[in-house]
Amino acid sequence: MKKRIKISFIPCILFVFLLILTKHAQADDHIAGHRHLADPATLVYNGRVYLYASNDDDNSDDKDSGYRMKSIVCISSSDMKNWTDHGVVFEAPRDVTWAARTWAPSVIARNGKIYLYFGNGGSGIGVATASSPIGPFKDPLGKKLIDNETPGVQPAKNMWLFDPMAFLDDDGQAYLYFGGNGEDNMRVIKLNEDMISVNGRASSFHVPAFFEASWMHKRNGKYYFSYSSNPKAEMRIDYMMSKNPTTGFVYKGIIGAQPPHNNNNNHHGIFEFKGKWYHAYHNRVVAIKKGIPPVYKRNLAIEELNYQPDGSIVQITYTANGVTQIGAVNPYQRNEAETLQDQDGIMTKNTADGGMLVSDMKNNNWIKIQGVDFGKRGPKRFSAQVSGLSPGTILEVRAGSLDGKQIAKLVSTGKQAAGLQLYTAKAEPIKEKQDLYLVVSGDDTAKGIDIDWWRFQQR
Ligand code: FUB
Repeated sequence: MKKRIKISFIPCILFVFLLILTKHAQADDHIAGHRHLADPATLVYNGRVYLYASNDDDNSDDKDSGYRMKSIVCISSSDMKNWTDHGVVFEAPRDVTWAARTWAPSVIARNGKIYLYFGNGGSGIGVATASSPIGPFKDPLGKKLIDNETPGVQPAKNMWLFDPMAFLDDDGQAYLYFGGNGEDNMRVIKLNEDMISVNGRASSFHVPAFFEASWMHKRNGKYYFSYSSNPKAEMRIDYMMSKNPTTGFVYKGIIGAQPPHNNNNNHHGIFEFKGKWYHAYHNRVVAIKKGIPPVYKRNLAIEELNYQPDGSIVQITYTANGVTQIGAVNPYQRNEAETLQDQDGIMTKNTADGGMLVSDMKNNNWIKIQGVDFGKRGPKRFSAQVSGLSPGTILEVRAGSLDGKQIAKLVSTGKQAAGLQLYTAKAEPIKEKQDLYLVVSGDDTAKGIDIDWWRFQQR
């Protein structure tokens, strides 16, 4: 005989709600969630992928802030899960006196240099150069690269002159795609080999429901032009394909619908990294969770991208945690604290030597490092370069979860000098691959602590 199980409706709803929250607490639908970032551009360089973003922390929390972004932030990863915060790498007018805004970058490497293109709002495109992907980027021209006088840009109806996309073809010819706000407002122009001057006239092809956010990538000899469709077409990411980088494009469909938790402008970057393809984009989930007006406070997110055998793109199903880690973190080398998968309550700031650290961690704040491989022997000691640890405040290292096994703890003797100091402590046995949490616990009134880096010593 079957027993009748009575399920109460309210606990059920609560359970589903908690499940959703838990899912979102470990998400690819917000990477570098301690910052508000948008409009990702991608660069794969020397075994890492770099994302460059409009810095929405330049916008205020006000619902009428407007897009005031005047700096570009860079983050990078070697494993697609733990992202390193490199901070602001380009800023107006500090690095570019003629511009007031630095929107929606595009970044490309050539001849040992890195080139960063950006929109001065919607009124022209500039270029900056650096010798390293993390900058500092400087303005080589002292003026716009593309403006309304650039041959072929005009005539255009209400064109937004922004959202550059630099693309280097296999034959060595580079192109810049740009424009917005109209099906005939996309432009493409050849870049010279110096990457800071253009060659000839801009041309155009018709892009159905074109709004903004041009992207170009090439795969198996086929060119993919992708873009954000207009509000009437729900600001999806759509794409067209051709055998030629500037002509012959045919509309192919949707790469990604309007992302959940976004409900506004959409912007993306597509890249291949260590044998897989990815789609970086922005949504507004972090601001929504914080309860602040989300329009001008976007955050980065990522999904894997798949292709059919005929080269068409499989439409993305958005997930909260859909990207798989590549490899593992080595705990026996110096690991920068600003390389993390998730966090609560942290900020990052520049150090005097040009590096970065995690700053102002208060009671219950934490960072998570995903997939740390302790191997078969495990560690014997844990060390970290920390400042601000006061008696009564502990920096705990936990494995598996926030309340998982405590494998080390750093405490203040009260005798440490001010500033960053090396702390070291015994580590409990732990083996194989684990997620690691660095958690501050102790006194609510204590001032925040900074962590520069951490490492274990092998047993
Ligand atoms: O971030 C400002 C603008 O919003 C970008 O230029 C557009 O692509 C849209 O994402």
